[in-house]
Amino acid sequence: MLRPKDTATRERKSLDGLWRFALDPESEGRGEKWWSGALKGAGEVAVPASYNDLFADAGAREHVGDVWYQTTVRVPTGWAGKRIVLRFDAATHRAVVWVDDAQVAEHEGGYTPFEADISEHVAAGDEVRVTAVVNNELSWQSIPPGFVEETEDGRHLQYYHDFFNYAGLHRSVWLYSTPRAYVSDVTVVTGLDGSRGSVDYRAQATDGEIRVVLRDADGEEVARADGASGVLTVPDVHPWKPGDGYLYELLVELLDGTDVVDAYPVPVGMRTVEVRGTEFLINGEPFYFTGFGRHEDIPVRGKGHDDAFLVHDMALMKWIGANSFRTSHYPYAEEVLDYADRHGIVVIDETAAVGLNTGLAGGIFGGEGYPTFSADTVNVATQEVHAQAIRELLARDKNHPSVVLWSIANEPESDTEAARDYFEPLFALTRELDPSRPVGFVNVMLAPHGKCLVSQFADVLMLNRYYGWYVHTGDLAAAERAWQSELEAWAGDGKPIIITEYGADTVAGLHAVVAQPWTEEYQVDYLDMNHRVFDRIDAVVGEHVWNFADFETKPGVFRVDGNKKGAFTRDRRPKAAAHALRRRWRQLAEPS
Ligand code: BDP
Repeated sequence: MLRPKDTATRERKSLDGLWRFALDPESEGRGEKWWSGALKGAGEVAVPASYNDLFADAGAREHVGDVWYQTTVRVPTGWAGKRIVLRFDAATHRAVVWVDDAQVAEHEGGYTPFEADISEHVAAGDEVRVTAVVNNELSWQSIPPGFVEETEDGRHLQYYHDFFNYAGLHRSVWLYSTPRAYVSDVTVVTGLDGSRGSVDYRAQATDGEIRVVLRDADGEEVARADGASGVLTVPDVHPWKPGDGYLYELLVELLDGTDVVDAYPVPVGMRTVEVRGTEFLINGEPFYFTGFGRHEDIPVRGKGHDDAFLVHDMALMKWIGANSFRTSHYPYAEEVLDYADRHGIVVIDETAAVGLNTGLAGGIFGGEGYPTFSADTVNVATQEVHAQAIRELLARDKNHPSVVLWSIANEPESDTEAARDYFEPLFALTRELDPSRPVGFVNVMLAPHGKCLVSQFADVLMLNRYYGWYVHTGDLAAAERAWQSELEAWAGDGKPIIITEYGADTVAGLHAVVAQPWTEEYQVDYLDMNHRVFDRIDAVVGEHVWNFADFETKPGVFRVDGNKKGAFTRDRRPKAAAHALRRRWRQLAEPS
């Protein structure tokens, strides 16, 4: 799905800012048609932002159900005769949208965009009312799953993932125009052969001829072709590589005779990705991932995208020597991937399939008596929602050079036949949609080597392990032995291994002479122990510490004001571990 852009033939208008807002605790809005007039009450909300922490109100923070957003927007007069589209970059977890009285869109899934052609409902120059009802409930048929518990005190949301269920309009909302005849999709796959690069492109459009022109970063034309698909070659290519986000631009033009009817540019990073034996190759060279599993999580804004934090977080990533991150545990804002493309940061791109595991309660061991896979819990209907989440992720992110690996789930149950049957077709689907990238999923400690029945489908093994934290707590010597022996077993599978999570909760400012769990000293020792193990095993091709920064969770006896495994605090101050990681990762990047 193409992002809204200002081009020679297209314009966009941001709807970000303050919208009218109402909680709907009694679920009255849909029946009473709250979209049909001005929203009652004087509530206002910021877009983009999670609504939960904006108000000094438990009702908003803990709300379960519908909330209503409304704004008015004037369609620019210059858009007469154009196709007019309303686009939401994300609505968590689902939404229905009206323009004035007409329902124009409905979307399931909180982290991928959706849009509606509203040309039939609006005219240039009109002022129109845009209303969205956004719902934050999770069910066994949502991705991620969860369930609503009806109690004497109201409805409570239960879920199996370890981050707060922030909700709302987390990303930008756009009104944009395209010509009536337009380019609707573009796919690029790049190749490298010595000093020659290639771009295999495919464009979709309404009727008309297609022309493509490839320009380098200085704007010099390096190749062109006619036709909706083809291969462009670039003799002296400047490849995209980690640390060097060199981008070409492919301008796709839709022609009517010699007239350019529509023009859409796609940034293109020329690189290849390949798994060979236990190596992960980018441009044919072994790549070692250093960095973090992250979250979209900041004070006040929750999961709302924020450009200032994007720039700051990426500056901290650079400072610490990280070359990569995983979009744990959902697709991130497209601004983040665009930034990664431009700066040569490597990304493992994950769906929102987190918590398909009733053996884990919010990241903490201990089941709650439900089977993960059954007719009444995660079932074929969930699998279809999951498949759709994969389709939407790949449709959105397929052209990003920064994305080198798909992660189709985080820590699902994977040691049962039901899990194997659930996942096998999802791996096949991902490969069919994108044969150009490896595919994996993130394995949980409850399904160790020899027990996991899903890893056989993965190109790369991604392991989350907490030796020295959840097991062998405080006993790093025992943890080191156990971890080494498990990792050696995985290495025997002959696939590359990325440690996608390892970490220890650490309260910033808590110190001890003899390192104890929760202290800054223990976090450093814990990471050192892990690194000794990784360095002894060749098949380990990456280390992503859990987590970049402390983040908000639901309350629980294992959580002190959220999850404290960050190398940085929630307000992005470094713990001692951040300095230790910086020393290691800079040394790995430039061995002296
Ligand atoms: C893993 C999860 C992650 C948790 C982490 C933890 O993948 O979401 O936050 O453990 O417990 O189970 O800190």
